[in-house]
Amino acid sequence: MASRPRIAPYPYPSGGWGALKQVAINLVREKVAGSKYKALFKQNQPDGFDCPGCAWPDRDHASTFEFCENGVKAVAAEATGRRAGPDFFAAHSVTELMEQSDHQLEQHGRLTDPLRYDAASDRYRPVAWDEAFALIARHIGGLDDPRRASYYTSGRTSNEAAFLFQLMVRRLGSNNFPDCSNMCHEPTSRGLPLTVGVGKGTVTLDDFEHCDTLLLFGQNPATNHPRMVGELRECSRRGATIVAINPLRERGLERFASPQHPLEMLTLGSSRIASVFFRPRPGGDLALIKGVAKRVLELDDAALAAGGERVLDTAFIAAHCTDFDAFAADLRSESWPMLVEESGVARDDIEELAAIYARGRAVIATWGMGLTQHKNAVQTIRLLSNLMMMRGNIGRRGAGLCPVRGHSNVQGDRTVGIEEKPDEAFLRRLGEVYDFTPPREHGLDVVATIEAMRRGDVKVFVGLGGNFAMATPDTPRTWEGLRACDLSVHIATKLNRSHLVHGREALILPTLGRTEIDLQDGVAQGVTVEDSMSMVHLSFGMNTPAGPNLRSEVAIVAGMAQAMLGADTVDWAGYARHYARIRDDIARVIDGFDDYNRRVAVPGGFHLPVAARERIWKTPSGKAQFLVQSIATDTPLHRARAAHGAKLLTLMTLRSHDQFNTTIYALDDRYRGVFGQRRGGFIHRDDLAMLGFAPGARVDIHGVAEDGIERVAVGFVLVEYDIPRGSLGAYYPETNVLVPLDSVADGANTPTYKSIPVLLRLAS
Ligand SMILES: Nc1nc2c(c(=O)[nH]1)N[C@H]1C(S)=C(S)[C@@H](COP(=O)(O)OP(=O)(O)OC[C@H]3O[C@@H](n4cnc5c(=O)[nH]c(N)nc54)[C@H](O)[C@@H]3O)O[C@H]1N2
Ligand SMILES: Nc1nc2c(c(=O)[nH]1)N[C@H]1C(S)=C(S)[C@@H](COP(=O)(O)OP(=O)(O)OC[C@H]3O[C@@H](n4cnc5c(=O)[nH]c(N)nc54)[C@H](O)[C@@H]3O)O[C@H]1N2
Ligand SMILES: [Mo]
Repeated sequence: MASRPRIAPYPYPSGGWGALKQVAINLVREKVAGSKYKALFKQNQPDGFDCPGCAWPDRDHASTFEFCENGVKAVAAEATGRRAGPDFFAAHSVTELMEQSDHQLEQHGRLTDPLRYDAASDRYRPVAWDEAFALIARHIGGLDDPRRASYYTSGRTSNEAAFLFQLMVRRLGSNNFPDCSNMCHEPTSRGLPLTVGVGKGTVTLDDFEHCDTLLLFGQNPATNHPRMVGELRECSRRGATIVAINPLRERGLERFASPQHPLEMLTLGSSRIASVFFRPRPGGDLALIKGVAKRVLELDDAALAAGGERVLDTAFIAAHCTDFDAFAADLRSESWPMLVEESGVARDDIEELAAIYARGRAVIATWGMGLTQHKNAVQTIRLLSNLMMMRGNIGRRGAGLCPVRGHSNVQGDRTVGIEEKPDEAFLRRLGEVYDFTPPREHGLDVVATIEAMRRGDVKVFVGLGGNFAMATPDTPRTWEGLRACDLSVHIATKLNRSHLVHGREALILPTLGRTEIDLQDGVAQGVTVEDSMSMVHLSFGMNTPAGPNLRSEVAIVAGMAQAMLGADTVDWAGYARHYARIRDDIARVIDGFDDYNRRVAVPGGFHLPVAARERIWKTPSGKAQFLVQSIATDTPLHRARAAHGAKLLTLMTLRSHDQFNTTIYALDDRYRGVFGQRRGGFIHRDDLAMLGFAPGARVDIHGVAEDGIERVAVGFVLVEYDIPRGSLGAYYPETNVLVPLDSVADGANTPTYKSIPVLLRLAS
């Protein structure tokens, strides 16, 4: 039941009874069978499954059920009683289904049988698994160059399936591994290796118990990582200072009522989460962090002059870092007016943030998409790690870097080889263990894959999960690329748009979800995943599979590999029968997985070594590296502002509370007070007045790009909102049409989803 479109500020804390009510609503809406309820309580338990929701770690995997509304939604969506079987596809042509919204497509339920597109009837029709594999083998075998196929991975895929996937593709001769992280934390993975030597976070949950200051950059955890808010609650109650750096004053970060704490629920109490908000303009974090770093130097100068305690951790800098002098000289020469202008934060506020940072004895910096989806994202993340290095806040208890990953196994997939730019050491080991020569040439990421499809250089697309057609930028151009393919293959749990925007031939291969029992030869198999803090653990499904003809992702990848590689020396069938064998071989190829099967069987699993945490720096210099980051003031965004003045708005695309990426569960965004609609544009009251629009006006959003291509998202209702002037907030994926394919983060190729220059016009 959709609520009627309305705007009503949400007066309650996040979590709390509001969240419990939503759980009940979701279970009913999804028609989850009674027997499957129990699965919800096995989420993140020692003998249960890893929550398919997000990558936030769990306390010991052994605590009482960690309640999470959005985890429940993710599980309920998979445990749904609805089915999209062959009858459904016989009744609806692809053209008809294209008329439905993403929300409607999601509602049809779980896929049950392999399907092949039949052009004559414009319908998907059942196909036998072997025939499907043979079709893939024919297409890929017929390519004149193995690099003409591209293989996408979405981050729910287990380590085991991802490892087999990359092995199959490399044995075919390609490194074309676009994956969801290209659109997500790629700037983290590319940025950090040059400063701290590893592209991952350096903290564990234990550090949250010992920090006194938390800086949360560009994240909305009450919606996207609800279990993180429980952790923040504990920090706050201990007296830690929690600072949110976000253009929006996210309601869910202000107060939180913990469903884990009956007293708080019964007394309608709540805990304060963020103590202070700093609100840069979208993309302003680089300048803001630079201002903070500059101020830290000034504070240190003052302390030095007064003979007080130094603000810089000089011992750490001397022993562990290089190039501090050049870094400091650049900070000193930076102009305050420019930093204020570029960040959108007043100098007093920058100084206050610096003072909070400098007071902290153990500081954790966390970040999400608010930092990564900009042109300067790689620079911003490098600078943030340098700011932390200034006070030795890396590799010390209670302190460190905490990129908060999205998909529940996106970090693990990269660890086991889903990487279009693999390093030589990994390829050498893979080649030795499997006795072949893996291709050396770097492969295609997401944006490069789309460009290659458009040029006709990629003719086959294989998606291991995800919704490539909707998650990617520049929707019409991406669709042209997908439609120009000879074959598209999707391994999926549920119907989505990507299955409908297909190649000349197309397959949908239905797979088991992580919550489902995976029997191979009568033995239940577990899979492993790595969370955002590098803990690897085992996950066993609990629910009866959604249909008898589903296969596991591992079995599907192994089936494809066998069909394509024939009498290969790799025992694909053996791998698919015993996932423990895959883990044994992952351990032979990748460092840190020794004794994988035994160590992962322990409740809670094991921690993969992160060198920077031990203050071992795997950088080119062997030291933690300070780097000068200059602030560009002549980017396409700046030029658009110069051309259009105050009318130019910077669009940031957001997730609502009722969606998981491209999966739309319902139409509300409770904590932001938005109900029953998704085509809303959040805008400052003064911008409304300046542009001459009344709240509630219907507008079209026009992209302003230098390639001259007209990009329009039509029919958005303007919502007066507490958002910085000059900014516009609107939901993803409806706004992906506005993101030019070539508008990406320098050095990471991540689409600039959070800083798109746009203009508003009354709806046509
Ligand atoms: N329920 C639910 N959970 C999810 C997901 C989901 O869709 N639904 N998605 C999963 C995935 S894949 C990911 S990556 C994560 C995403 O989780 P988040 O990283 O929280 O992602 P977003 O919601 O896209 O945006 C985060 C915040 O960035 C702020 N922001 C925008 N621009 C800027 C900026 O320039 N600077 C700063 N400082 N802040 C900015 C926005 O106001 C917003 O609060 O969540 C994961 N978990
Ligand atoms: N404008 C804009 N665009 C964005 C973002 C943004 O903030 N703004 N965020 C970006 C980010 S951070 C990300 S991570 C990407 C997400 O991009 P994707 O990972 O490609 O998208 P999802 O919506 O998570 O994929 C959902 C689909 O995965 C399938 N699925 C679900 N569970 C399973 C499973 O267990 N196995 C398999 N095989 N399939 C399964 C289902 O069919 C479902 O429809 O989007 C990016 N796009
Ligand atoms: Mo993500």
